[in-house]
Amino acid sequence: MIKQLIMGITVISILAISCDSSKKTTTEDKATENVKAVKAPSFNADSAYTFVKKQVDFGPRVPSTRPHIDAGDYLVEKLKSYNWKVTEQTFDATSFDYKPMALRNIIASYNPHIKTKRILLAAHWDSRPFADKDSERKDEAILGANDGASGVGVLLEIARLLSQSDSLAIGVDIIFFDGEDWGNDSSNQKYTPVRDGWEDWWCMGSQYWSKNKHERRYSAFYGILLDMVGGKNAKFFVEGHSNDYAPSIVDKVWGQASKLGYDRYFIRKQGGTITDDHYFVNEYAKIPMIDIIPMNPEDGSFGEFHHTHRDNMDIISKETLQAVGQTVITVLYNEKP
Ligand code: AHN
Ligand code: ZN
Repeated sequence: MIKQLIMGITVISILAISCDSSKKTTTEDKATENVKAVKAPSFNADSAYTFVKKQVDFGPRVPSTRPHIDAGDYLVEKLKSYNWKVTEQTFDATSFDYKPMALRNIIASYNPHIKTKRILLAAHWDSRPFADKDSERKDEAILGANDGASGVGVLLEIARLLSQSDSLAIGVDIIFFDGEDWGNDSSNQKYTPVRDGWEDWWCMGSQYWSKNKHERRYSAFYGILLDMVGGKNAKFFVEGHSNDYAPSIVDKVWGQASKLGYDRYFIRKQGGTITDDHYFVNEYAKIPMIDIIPMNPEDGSFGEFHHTHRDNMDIISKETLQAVGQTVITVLYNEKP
């Protein structure tokens, strides 16, 4: 009985396969075969936008505050609901201005059993505890819709899409780094460093993870960091460390963006060099990682929203989320096992 059932299923599968191959005669199929481009699932910018808003609705995600704890719990639950294997890494740190930071890196793995080829995607999920570039309410925490929540929103959407598909034969890890944005702004005298022997007040989560990976022998083929990837009319120039540590990944990502018609966002010209989470992943974890981060090549700024209260949902653009999300997921789907 079981044998017959298996035989039946085999016959049906063979029929299905031969049916499928007999369809591959249209010119469209031939064209896609020639460039060997794999079509990725469609990135849903409405869904990504909802994930960004959900984080912002908790309030500023400042370490050691209630909204931070609740937003972290939400991110863990969401990733688990997509059947990703979630590992949390909690640790304590002290900020440059002597505040205790209870930090939590959130690490999620897709196809955790695949050790041969893994790709690392990351964004920071905390938001800045002050608005030092604003002219008002400078000492109040910002919502960080773009600076923080946008990258996380794009990656949650990618996690959702991968959970609906089993066709990817590579491993993917998503890390939401904590404590990225409590660095001091040297342009503001009030926040000059007061502790000796420390310079890098930024990127505490990525510094910690890069020196204490969630699996002792963990490595990835390469990494892609998303930072402030939701702003209207964002322009992603090639960031300096990305070009130094991982030029082939820059080519891959900017090349894919161009194929998808997103040259308006991904500008293949050198921009500024930024100390961001990818720097520590490159330097300490020795994983080549690029940063997709907007910049204004004229003045080297990230945009007028940056570290002000204007960094709220009003500046988030679904078009930008779409360009970044579709590019990254297409890169994943074109990766050979
Ligand atoms: C500095 O400005 C030193 N680093 C930028 C990293 C950053 C801040 N990303 C988001 N907010
Ligand atoms: Zn910031």
